[in-house]
Amino acid sequence: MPDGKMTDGRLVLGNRRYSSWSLRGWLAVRLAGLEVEEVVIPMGPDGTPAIRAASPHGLVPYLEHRGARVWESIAIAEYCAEQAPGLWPEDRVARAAARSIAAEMHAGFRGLRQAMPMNLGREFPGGGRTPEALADIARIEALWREVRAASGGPFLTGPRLGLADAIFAPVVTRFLTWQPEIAADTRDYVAAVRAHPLLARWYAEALAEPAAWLLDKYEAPAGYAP
Ligand SMILES: N[C@@H](CCC(=O)N[C@@H](CS)C(=O)NCC(=O)O)C(=O)O
Repeated sequence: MPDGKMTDGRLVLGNRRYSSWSLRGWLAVRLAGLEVEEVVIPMGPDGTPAIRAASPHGLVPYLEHRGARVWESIAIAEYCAEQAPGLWPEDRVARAAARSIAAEMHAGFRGLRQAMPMNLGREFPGGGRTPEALADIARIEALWREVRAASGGPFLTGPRLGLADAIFAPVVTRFLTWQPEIAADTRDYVAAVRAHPLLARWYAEALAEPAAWLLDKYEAPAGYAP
C-alpha cells in the first residue's frame, strides 16, 4: 500500500519467515484484493506479548476490514470468499471438497506441524520424519492427489491459486524446507505453488526480515543433525 493512501483496515501478521498461519491469512486477503495495511509483529521465543495484545484471541493473523473484525485463518478465508466470489470453486461438489480439505488442515496435521516447523530461510533435509509427521504427509498427498485429479490442477481447485491452496501453502514451504520423500505429483504441486507470484513475494519479504528476528528454536531445531 503506497504511503499516505487510505486503506480499508489492517491485517496483523507474525513475521513471514516463521508464521505459517499468517501466510494463510495473507494469501486469502491478497487473493481477495482487500486494501488493508499490513502490521508485522516478530514472534518471540516463548509466545509474543505484542501479538497477544493485538488481536481478540491473542494470535495472528487478525484482520480488521471496514468495521469487520475477523480472526482464525479459516474465518479470514471465508470472509475473503464473500468479498471476492470465485476463491472457492463455483461447482457445489468441488466447493464442498475444497472446504473440507481446508478445514481438515485448519483442525489437524499436528504431527507435521510440530515436527517440521515453517522456516522459509532454511533447509533441513531428512529432518522431522516422526511417524506422526509421515502419516500426516501421506494423508496430505492423498488429499492433494484426489482434488487435483478432479479439478485438473495445477492448483488444488483448478488453474488459479484459491483458498484451499492458501490454507495448504505452509505445507508446501515445509516440504521445501524439510524435504520429506514425496511423490512426483506432489512435487509438481509444490513447484506450482512456490512459483506463484504471491508466494514469491512472501518469500522475498521473509528473507529480507531483520537478523534480530531470527529465533534459535527455528534456526537450530532440537534433534536435527544434518
Ligand atoms: N488457529 C489459529 C492459529 C493461529 C496461530 O497459532 N498463530 C501463531 C503464529 S503462526 C501465533 O499467533 N502465535 C502466538 C505467539 O507467537 O505469541 C488460526 O487459524 O489463525
